[in-house]
Amino acid sequence: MTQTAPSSPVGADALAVLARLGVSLATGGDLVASSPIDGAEITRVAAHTPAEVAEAVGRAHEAFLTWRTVPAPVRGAFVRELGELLREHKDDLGRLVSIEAGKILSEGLGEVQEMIDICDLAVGLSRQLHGLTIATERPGHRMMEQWHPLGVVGVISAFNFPVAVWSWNAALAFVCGDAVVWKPSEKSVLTALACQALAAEAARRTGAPEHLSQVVVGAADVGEALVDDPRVPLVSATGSTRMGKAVAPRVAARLGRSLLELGGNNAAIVAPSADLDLTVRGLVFSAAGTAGQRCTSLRRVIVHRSVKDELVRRLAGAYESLPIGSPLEPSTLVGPLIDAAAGNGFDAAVAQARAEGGTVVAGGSRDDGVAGGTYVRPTIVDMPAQSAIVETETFAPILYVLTYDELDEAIALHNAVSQGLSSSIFTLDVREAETFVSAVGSDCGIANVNIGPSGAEIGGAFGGEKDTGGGRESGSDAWRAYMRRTTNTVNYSTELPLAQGVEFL
Ligand code: UN1
Repeated sequence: MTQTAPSSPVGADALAVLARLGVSLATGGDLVASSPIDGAEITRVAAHTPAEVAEAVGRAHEAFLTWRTVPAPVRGAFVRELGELLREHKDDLGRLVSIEAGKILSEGLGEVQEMIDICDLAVGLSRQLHGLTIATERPGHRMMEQWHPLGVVGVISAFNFPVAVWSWNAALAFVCGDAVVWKPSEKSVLTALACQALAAEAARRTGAPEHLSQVVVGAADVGEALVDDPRVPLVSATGSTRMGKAVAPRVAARLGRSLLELGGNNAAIVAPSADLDLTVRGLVFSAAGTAGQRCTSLRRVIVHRSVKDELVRRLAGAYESLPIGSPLEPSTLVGPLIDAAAGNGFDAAVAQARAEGGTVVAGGSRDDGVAGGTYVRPTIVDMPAQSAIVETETFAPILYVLTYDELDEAIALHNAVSQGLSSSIFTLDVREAETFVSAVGSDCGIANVNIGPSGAEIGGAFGGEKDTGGGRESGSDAWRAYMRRTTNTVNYSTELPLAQGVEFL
């Protein structure tokens, strides 16, 4: 069917990219897909009903029953093909990410690179899904563990990393022998359909089951149907702490597992010895990059009193020179916020920060950007204390400055928020650096030295503590969450010795 002509050049650009990515769109539907660049509608997509979600889970479960019998290294061939397709279509998919999420092209491409990287990791992993052999107390016995495929994994993702978060989950789930049903954010449906088209093509090329990867789109009722379905043993949800607190009890009520990657309120401690040139670059990327819309974005800088004025002066100078505008322009470094509501959230946070005694030292207001979009100036607010607004994650480029005198005090301030995702310290003092990454230092899942809190690579486990939800995705041994463990004791003797020396029969 023919599409209605989109109302803006950005929309036309998106439709051309979608066609090249092999996405066929039907006309009409109740979900409006638009770009934050100019706010204009690109197309409409039909939302799924809860009944259709149940059907999708049923098909995925059937696919799982076959897929779990395929040797893991052969499953890896499917993920390798997906990675090849992503390499081939990197420019188009990266551009679509920029159009739909509003991040600059370099970051859109970087997000697709992150998908390629996790596919590579998963392919290698497909030959390394290992358990332990454990010493047994019984003669003529062997005790071992195996990791088996789990089932259908439900993935719920947010608008800000519209494709990478799916791939961290999906690439691992696929090599682990699972099927995936994905509910993307309503604000990033088109990139999800593009990923689905590539996954379907990879399945066709490698003979993987047709329904191994599925996408369901819609509002909360679609997510709830996925969360409540007993055929979904694992729900991996990325988004706000509020969303996670709604999802986790529902999954727990049916004794399912959830893997949560929720809000962050990430900080950097800047010590007297910090290399300020490097620190300023690290802080600006983490705080203003992606227009402050990463879960890892830097939101608080806790700076030693002796270097505070110098740091704030340099940061404010860097902020004033950040080009704001369409993320498709190569010179732009700060694109739009996702929608008008996010702009209101920015205004309200700046007003509250002022009311709590803050002084705006850079930004603080809207920017004209592109007509129809919501653009704000990256903002720095010097705060007298870690007041309520500083404890709140506002998904916008606002950086709060707090001052400290002793490292203990800085670490205490650092850890005194409810979130626990990512963190960093800028120091050339090895005692300070090691203290920060030690058991008495940062309480976050990620703690860095001399780099900002955002921009993690996929080889490490990604996620955080406290209100961030406790889940770990991506590298290290995060794959174990997508499998079930069995402990097997095998008796190859002619005797039947019982454990703990129990005598019976
Ligand atoms: C997110 O914002 O949900 O570490 C994920 C980073 C990226 C991932 C962010 N690799 O900033």
